[in-house]
Amino acid sequence: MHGRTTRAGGLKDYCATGTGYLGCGPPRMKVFIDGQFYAESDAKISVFDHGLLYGDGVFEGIRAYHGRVFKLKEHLDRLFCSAKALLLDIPMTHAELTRAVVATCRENGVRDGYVRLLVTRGVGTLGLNPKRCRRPSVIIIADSIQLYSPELYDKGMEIVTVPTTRNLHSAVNPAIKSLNYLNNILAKIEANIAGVEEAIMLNAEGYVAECTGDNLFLVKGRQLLTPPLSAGALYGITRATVMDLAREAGLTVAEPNLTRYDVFNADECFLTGTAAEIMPVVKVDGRTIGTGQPGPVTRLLTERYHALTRVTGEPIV
Ligand code: PXG
Repeated sequence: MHGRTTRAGGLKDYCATGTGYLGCGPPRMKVFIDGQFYAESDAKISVFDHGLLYGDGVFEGIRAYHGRVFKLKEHLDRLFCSAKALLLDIPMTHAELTRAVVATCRENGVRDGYVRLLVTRGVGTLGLNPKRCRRPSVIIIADSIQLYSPELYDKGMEIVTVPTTRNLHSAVNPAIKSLNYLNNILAKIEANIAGVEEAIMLNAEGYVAECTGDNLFLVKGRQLLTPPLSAGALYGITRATVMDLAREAGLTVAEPNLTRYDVFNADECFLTGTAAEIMPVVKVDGRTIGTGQPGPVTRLLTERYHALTRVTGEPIV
């Protein structure tokens, strides 16, 4: 309930009390659920939805910049891939979802913001068998997000490696962006305990996979390195975008298996994610990376990334 300054009216009209909305008229946010918009206070799903009972469902986190939804096609493509892996039939087409995401931004006056799109398995019984679930539900929320302070982007972040390893491909495949984020949440809790905001997750073999909600990149000379998807990295949309931008900037891009040694000895390190965007990393497990300041390649790619957000995306009309 914080920081809702992007919608018309701002915080003063928006009296969240923690127990409901009192005295200030209806809340402004409208949430899309299965084809209809609901006021925030009425945007509810059943306690029998397997999305809640078992984390059975998929999601995407998408950003809008300058009145356009950035990389919407790519996010929807990944949503359908995640759903396919879970044998979850999304009850809307790609084109319908595109229209619904744009409409949700429009309804909420979001031009720069964050969209959370979820597809839950739907209402079922208390047994885990999804066969008993009637119909998946589609939920779209358009709001704002700020994961980290602007100072952190200027100074760079300190991170650590945590004990919780990334899920095995043979268990819950880390390529599936499912509603069950406990693997990542455990790692985030371990980061919190260590007093930092993000953490490197290794895979079961000890290679670097990614961070709790971001992909990891290293710069070594004119090379940009990032763990392969086979190491347990999510097929990050920002990851793919940054790799394209790096190639355009004349860097070599490679996806080798990486160890903590490679991270410690890189010239630069940064994280990528839709919500985090590009975050420089200056210290890992007590080792200073490069000069201990955000490096020139990180800065260049950040500039080019923000430039791209200004000229591409699905218009919010
Ligand atoms: N890895 C993981 C495990 C993620 O969840 C990314 C990489 C980056 O992917 P994109 O496509 O966004 O470049 C993600 C996505 C959060 C939060 O609160 C972060 C994500 C998703 C939901 C919440 O930090 N990151």
